[in-house]
Amino acid sequence: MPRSGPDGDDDGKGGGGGGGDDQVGVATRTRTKPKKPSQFKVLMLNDDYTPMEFVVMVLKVFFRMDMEQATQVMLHVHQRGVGVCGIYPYEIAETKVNQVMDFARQNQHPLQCTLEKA
Ligand code: TYC
Repeated sequence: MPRSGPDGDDDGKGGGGGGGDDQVGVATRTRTKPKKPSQFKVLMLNDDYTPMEFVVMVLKVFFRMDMEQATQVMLHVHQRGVGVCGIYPYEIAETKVNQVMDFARQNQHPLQCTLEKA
């Protein structure tokens, strides 16, 4: 390649974008308000058939609750129809729902679990 000047471009002035205020559209500031990943509630639904002990086990295994907390949440769902198992970023919440639904299905219980934006 032929070169015409010390900086390799043709004007001999020092290359584009080096010195002047002629640069356009180059964003240099960072966001002042970074977006938090949105959070999702994992909800458990009541039904007439899933045994209470099974629901308590699910809450302990998949939502890392102790016996007391798991029993409280299970009873809340049993009495009110729905309850929150936990709040997570979307992908984690979705994984929990799938794990719970698969585990319930494997054990032939109709337990239902869903997501809702927090
Ligand atoms: N209602 C069920 C029963 O009486 C118990 C139950 C509680 C089922 C919570 C589902 O999410 C649930 N055996």
